[in-house]
Amino acid sequence: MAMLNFERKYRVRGGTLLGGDLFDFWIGPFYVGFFGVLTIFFTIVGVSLILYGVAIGPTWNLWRLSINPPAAEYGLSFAPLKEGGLWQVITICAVGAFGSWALREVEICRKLGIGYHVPFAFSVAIFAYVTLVVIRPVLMGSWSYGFPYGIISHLDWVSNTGYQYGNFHYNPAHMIAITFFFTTCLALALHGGLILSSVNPKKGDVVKTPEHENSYIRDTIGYSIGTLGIHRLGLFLALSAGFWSAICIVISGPLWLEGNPWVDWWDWWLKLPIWSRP
Ligand code: UQ2
Repeated sequence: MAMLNFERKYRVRGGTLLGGDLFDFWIGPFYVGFFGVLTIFFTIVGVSLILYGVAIGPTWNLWRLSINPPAAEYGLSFAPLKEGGLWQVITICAVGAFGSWALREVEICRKLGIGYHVPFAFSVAIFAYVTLVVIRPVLMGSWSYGFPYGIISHLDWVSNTGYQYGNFHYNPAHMIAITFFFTTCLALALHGGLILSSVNPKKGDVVKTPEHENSYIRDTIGYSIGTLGIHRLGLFLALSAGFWSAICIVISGPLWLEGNPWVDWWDWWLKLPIWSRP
């Protein structure tokens, strides 16, 4: 792939966190770095183990295949490979690959002298995953609480877990998370629509500027958050969605026990003094 002309200017030496100059090079368009090597390593090992697990498993059906966590009896110890040990090693590879990818992003930010917003945002997604497969299982005292790596199997896990731990539809953290997911969609739809509208004027007209974007929004709803503001809002909404998802799952079990309906939690509302005072 040809190097874009601006890449020559921005492909600068240094900024590495580990490895010094040793891995400070590009392969085609891709920066490598120590963490690029580590990402590739964890990915190859992890994917190979997934393929091995599927090969010794009961099916190659894409929808049904699954790599399952160990049974509850193994607690927080290492299980034999064929009894959940594969899931454990694959989880280590996944966390290693995601973490290395985030650190590679940090190195690229340092090279370019830009902020760490992208790796920070990615870290929140990693945090949500780690909460599911490490933090909550450790708090519950068993790796069996991790979710299975399979298409239908993880859907079943989500459904079962949601109802086992009090019905997530009544879980306030779940409500907040979902609200952030939906609001993220609303904000990106508004933003994407607005940008495309101003760069696609009718044939023969020049592309419109952010002033037009501001005016359109002010004419419609009376307030414009601005071109920088919409990106700050978008980042906040998306990170909040991931953050509250992690809160939702980590309190379900460690704090809010199995079989305890979340709907009871809302009794605080009925017990407010305004209407509950005798
Ligand atoms: C905006 C603006 C943009 C935008 C969008 C808005 C010129 C190009 C989408 C409008 C967004 C607002 C007012 C926030 C809405 C609030 C929520 C919670 C969805 O003003 O500036 O820049 O893309």
